[in-house]
Amino acid sequence: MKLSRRLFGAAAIAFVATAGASYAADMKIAIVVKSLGNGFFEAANKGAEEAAKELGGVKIIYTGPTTTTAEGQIEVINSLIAQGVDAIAISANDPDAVVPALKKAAQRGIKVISWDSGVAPAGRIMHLNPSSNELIGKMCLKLAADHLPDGKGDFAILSATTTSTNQNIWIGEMKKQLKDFPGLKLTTTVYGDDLADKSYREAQGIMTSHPDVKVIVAPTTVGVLAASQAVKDAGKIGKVYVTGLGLPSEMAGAIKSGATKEFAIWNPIDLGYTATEIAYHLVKGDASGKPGTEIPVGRMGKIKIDDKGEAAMADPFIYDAKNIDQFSKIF
Ligand code: RAM
Repeated sequence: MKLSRRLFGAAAIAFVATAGASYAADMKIAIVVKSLGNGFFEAANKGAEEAAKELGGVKIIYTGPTTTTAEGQIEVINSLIAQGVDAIAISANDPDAVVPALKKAAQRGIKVISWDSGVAPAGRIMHLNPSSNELIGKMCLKLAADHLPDGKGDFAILSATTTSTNQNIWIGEMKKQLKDFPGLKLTTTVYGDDLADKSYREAQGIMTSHPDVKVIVAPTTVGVLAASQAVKDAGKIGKVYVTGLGLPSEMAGAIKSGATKEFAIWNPIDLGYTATEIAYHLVKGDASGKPGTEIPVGRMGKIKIDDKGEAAMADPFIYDAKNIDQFSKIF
């Protein structure tokens, strides 16, 4: 009796101590993604967890809606406000629609940043781009030209949602820089909403409605994978190519089947890692995130914020038959 009471007492003290420790010490950083179930964001979450472990006393709340909508993200943001998180790092489905909810978060003292797909300046302290947007647009055009004889022919764009900040900026860059690729003709732009089945159907639609299209450029990891599958299933390998931004782990089959010769991406693990480091320093208060300032970002060194309140990471990297096996093991 005595022993069991003593044991119970010890357990109760241990419980209080753990509960107290996690309440007092853990900084809660929410990583809000466009939607759950996207391998790109899962890789970014690996980086977020890595940063949290290195920093110590940080808990990552990886969350997002089940489909790629701003409404779904607003619900998620409201629930994070109710939970009292310390920071929100969001990849937005719409630059403007999430702003009122994020402003509410900021009023409650939550540090808000965007990464990958940006939020309008009124809704965030700063935005982290994976790379230079201009360079990403140029890279997509170069990849399209590389798949065409003499760089000449028709291509179509298969994007994510119509409101997706990052894809819309990259498509804008592609259109701006088309003059530097005189052999390329853009036939149509369609939207697969970063859903595998819709992207697949939109890729099929391009092949039936635009038989002259020789390359589908998808600046989305979901779209590029679905389109390469659609081309394969239609028996069009060698006639229609797919390229754009993809994950090596998801695109290895497309490289092997010949649906894709090459595609590009930056390191999503480093992106999630860096976003987490930024959020941490903003919460700690040893960085402001203001234009012109710098923020230390662990093993990635430091990043500098430009006059628009944005920072950019490294150049995208090209994957093909020579390096796909090596990288498909990483992300
Ligand atoms: C998808 C998402 C993400 C984008 C990548 C390239 O996973 O749309 O926002 O950065 O593709």
